[in-house]
Amino acid sequence: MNEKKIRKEIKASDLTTCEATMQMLEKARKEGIKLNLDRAAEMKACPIGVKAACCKNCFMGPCRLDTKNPYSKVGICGATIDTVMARNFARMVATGSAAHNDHGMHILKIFKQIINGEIKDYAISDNLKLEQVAASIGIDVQGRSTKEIATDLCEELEKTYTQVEGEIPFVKRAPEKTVETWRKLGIVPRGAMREVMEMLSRTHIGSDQHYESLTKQSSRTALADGWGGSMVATELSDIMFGTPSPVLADVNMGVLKEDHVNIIVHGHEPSMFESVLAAVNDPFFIDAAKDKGAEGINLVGMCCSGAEMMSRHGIAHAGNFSSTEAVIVTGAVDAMVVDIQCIKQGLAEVARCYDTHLITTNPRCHIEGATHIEFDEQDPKKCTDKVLAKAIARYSTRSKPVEIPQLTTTGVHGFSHEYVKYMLGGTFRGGYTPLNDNIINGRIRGVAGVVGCTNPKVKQDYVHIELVKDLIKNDILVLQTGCSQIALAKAGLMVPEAACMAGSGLAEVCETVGIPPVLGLGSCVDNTRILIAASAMVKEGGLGNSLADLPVAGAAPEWMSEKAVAIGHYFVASGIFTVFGVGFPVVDKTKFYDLLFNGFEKQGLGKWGVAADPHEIAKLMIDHIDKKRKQLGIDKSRERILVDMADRRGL
Ligand code: BF8
Repeated sequence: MNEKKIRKEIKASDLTTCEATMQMLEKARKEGIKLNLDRAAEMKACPIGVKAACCKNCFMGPCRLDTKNPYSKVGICGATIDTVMARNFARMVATGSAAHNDHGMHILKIFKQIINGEIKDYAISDNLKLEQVAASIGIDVQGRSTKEIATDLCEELEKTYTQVEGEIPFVKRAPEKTVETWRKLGIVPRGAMREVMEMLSRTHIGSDQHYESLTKQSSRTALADGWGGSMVATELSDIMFGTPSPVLADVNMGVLKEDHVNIIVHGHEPSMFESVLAAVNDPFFIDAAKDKGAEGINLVGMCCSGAEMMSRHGIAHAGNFSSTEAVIVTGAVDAMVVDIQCIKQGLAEVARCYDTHLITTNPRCHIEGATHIEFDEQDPKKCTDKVLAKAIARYSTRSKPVEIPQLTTTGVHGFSHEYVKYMLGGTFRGGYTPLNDNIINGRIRGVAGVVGCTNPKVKQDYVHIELVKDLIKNDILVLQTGCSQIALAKAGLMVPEAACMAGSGLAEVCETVGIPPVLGLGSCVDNTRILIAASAMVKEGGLGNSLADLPVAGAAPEWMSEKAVAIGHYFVASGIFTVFGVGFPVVDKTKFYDLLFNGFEKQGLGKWGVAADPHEIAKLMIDHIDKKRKQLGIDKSRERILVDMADRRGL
């Protein structure tokens, strides 16, 4: 099929439910620019690769096994379909875990440099959280100075990455029974460097060739992410840059301002965003922008660094992963500053077409065609001064017409674990008792984490939104992070008024507490807030002894990244039923499939699920939650309620 025909046949509205992205996609088509959504429509995925049945771990192959008849063939080395799939899965987990751990290790380095005085632009801003985190892993905090506690915490958390033997520090925060299961199965993580290295070593040709053994190491490597690198990143980011509490923020491309210098920060590093935020508030640059005829400087976020800044400071957010190219088509973006992860190379070409400065800042992420201005936390202005100068200069020489979709939605964001605890019980009696009580009495049926990416294989945002609507209608409180949170924010579900879409029990709780039925927790690394919240629910009592006992479930309905696989697997290994939309890189009716989708649960862990349709995903999650309620003896017979037209109109 030629390109013109594809463009004619596929309507923009079939590729995205985000109207702003749709509008920009149509504009780009008219102007002859190809965006990610169109590239995806033209790309036919390899039918063997999509099922992870292709092995290219050595150069005897690549060996392509038979997805229809999986045991009919083995690789040249003799590797079976289960070995091939388990190795491919393992490498995805290892890469995702490495990405989060590398990010977390960098955050730890910043923390260390603040303590020893090498970094002056940031400080420890949340002493209470510092003490709480330190105390949670057994560090004495009584009567000690901030520096003493921080130094001990830093030293202890280094083990998260470098420790060769022994359990990583944050394992202490998981419920005892969960840790007992991990110990029995031999999957308590050592340092992440050790786990990721061993994972890659085991997947080399002729090494580990048993799918169960490989997957055991996948579990350990994933847990080294969730209870390791990601958790360190979240906790130390809060300690340094502030623990989020509810804040109003606008989302969608309408947050761009035609008469302002627009700077977008996109990526995952909070330090870079914090420094750009300081720079845009510098009177020197505000005056410089005004000298060039602008009303001011407008900073907005995208993807996960955007989600973090929205949660911490109420900074506006322009959109999620599938919208990062489309936003440049507005012609209004004077500079897009990026750091690491989920930065599409395609941005460079779109930025070139619209005279936008695409600026890479991290030594780990260079892009051909982008301008690289390295960001150094010890001297952030060296980078941010240049970024601001470029953006202001571009404003004054804008050569392309500006067209900004006038769409924004306001929502409440910034629900950290600490705030949830406070909002449920107040300052003196903060705790999870009210949540557990409402789960036990059935007003709240259960809790779901709906997280992760957007993937152009499916209509952008659609699966997230439909799934979450189904869940809240069935009295399930939804926790969100990452690009999923942005999808729901655009759909208007992050406000207390959205309780009208919830079932009567959940609506009553939301109205009493004054919260939305969908709580945004931040970026992808902040999924660890869900682990901590779930652990608090167990420790509060009444809902079982381990994370696997809870009436909770997770989903990444439009996932695409290896980080999503690592996250999904740390939830599964922690005891949580986790459903992926889009599809799953595994061949049905194989031993490896059975291990992922059934076997883990029998070992006392969670399990994987997969379904493409949002209502089917909701059904799987609700059925699981009901099963757990029954096992806990708190079940009442209740029907699954479907969202109907009246509900949609109500929203
Ligand atoms: O870490 S949700 S597309 S931006 S991988 Fe990426 Fe997926 Fe978005 Fe953040 Ni997470």
